[in-house]
Amino acid sequence: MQTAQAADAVPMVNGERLWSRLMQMGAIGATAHGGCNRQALTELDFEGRRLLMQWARPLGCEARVDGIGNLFLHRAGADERLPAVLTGSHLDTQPTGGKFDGVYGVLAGLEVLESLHEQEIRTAHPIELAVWCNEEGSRFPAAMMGSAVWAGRMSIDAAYALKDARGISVREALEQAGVPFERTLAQQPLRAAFEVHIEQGPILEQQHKTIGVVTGVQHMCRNEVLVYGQETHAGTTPMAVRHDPIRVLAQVLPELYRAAERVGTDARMTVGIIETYPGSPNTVPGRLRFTVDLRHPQQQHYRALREALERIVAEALARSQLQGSVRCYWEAPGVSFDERCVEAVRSAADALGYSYMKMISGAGHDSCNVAAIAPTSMIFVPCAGGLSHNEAEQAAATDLAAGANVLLHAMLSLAHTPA
Ligand code: HGY
Ligand code: MN
Ligand code: MN
Repeated sequence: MQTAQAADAVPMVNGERLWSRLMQMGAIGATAHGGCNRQALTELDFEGRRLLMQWARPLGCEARVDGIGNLFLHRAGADERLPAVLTGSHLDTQPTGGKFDGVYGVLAGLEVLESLHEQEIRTAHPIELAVWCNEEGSRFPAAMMGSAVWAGRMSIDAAYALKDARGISVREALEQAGVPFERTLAQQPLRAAFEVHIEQGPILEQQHKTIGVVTGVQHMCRNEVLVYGQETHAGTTPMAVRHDPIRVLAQVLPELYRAAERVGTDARMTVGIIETYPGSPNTVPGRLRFTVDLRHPQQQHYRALREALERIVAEALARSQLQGSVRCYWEAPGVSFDERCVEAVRSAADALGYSYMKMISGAGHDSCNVAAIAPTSMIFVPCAGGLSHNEAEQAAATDLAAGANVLLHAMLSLAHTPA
């Protein structure tokens, strides 16, 4: 077995194998319009993990699953006393997700393990691949859940208690899958961590760049707005005497869009869920629930968006003389990635001859949590039209291979010499 320095040829990943595996993984939970619905801790999610293990088994890695369902594959280094260099992402998808969001980062990480194995390269530091549990937070309502618990940013009890729309808790779903209960998670020592991901936005494609050298992630939060009215008959109740929560929604929505416009083009405001109770076409709703996802790269503008939401809802409730509330139920503060890791990505892209640009991430990623524990950075590749969280999500095989090669070399630059 050679050390990384001794390997003459520049180690590269196998782009065809990566593409083929992305398509095979995409078949698990395939939707009618070419996307993927493989939500966290469903049987499909576990089927995807089994397929990953089938590919990984011949590589001689040690596999373990922690108490919140994170899966780790460990490739021994020449010196097992050294902290590992980790990569990873997620296999769970949105309900109308694509084949690449998250999955690409996991399978590119598998390419790193397999390329080192095939090219008989033994790094000084161990190499780890992580499959983080419930990154999307669509089935269980906390995004980047598994990495947040691993990083100590979310209590395992709070994560265990999260329930899906059918009332099944994370703990019950893990129990059903035979994942043992753990009070606290053992955090393996890490020297550095990298994650490769499709950009999920239009910038790289517009700028004709192959690689995004990601320097950080914007501030983001999810809010739940509740408005209480009174159920009454749709036909007999005059408009003037109703206690109709939709009147509040009708005032709040245009105000929210105006507030986002006032903050500027970097503001992100998304109303993703709107529910009424009892949800009957001929009953004035007694209760309205909607979610508001807010994001901005600059803290003062992010705070302005949050304050605007509170003010706009309070004013609309007062005008309608109805009761209600705004609750921030999930937040991920903005992150600046480690300069040495960012430079490792930049110099790998440069050495490999790929066009690149520095950028921040609009989407949240598990690396936001990993960065709280270890020096971290990310690598982006373009996706068609910047489309993601959409069944039509697409990326070019050549770009995906390029991102995986940058991942391989960025990891090698920190893994082959003992720290
Ligand atoms: O919402 C996000 O940014 C990520 O896809 N979980
Ligand atoms: Mn993702
Ligand atoms: Mn996503």
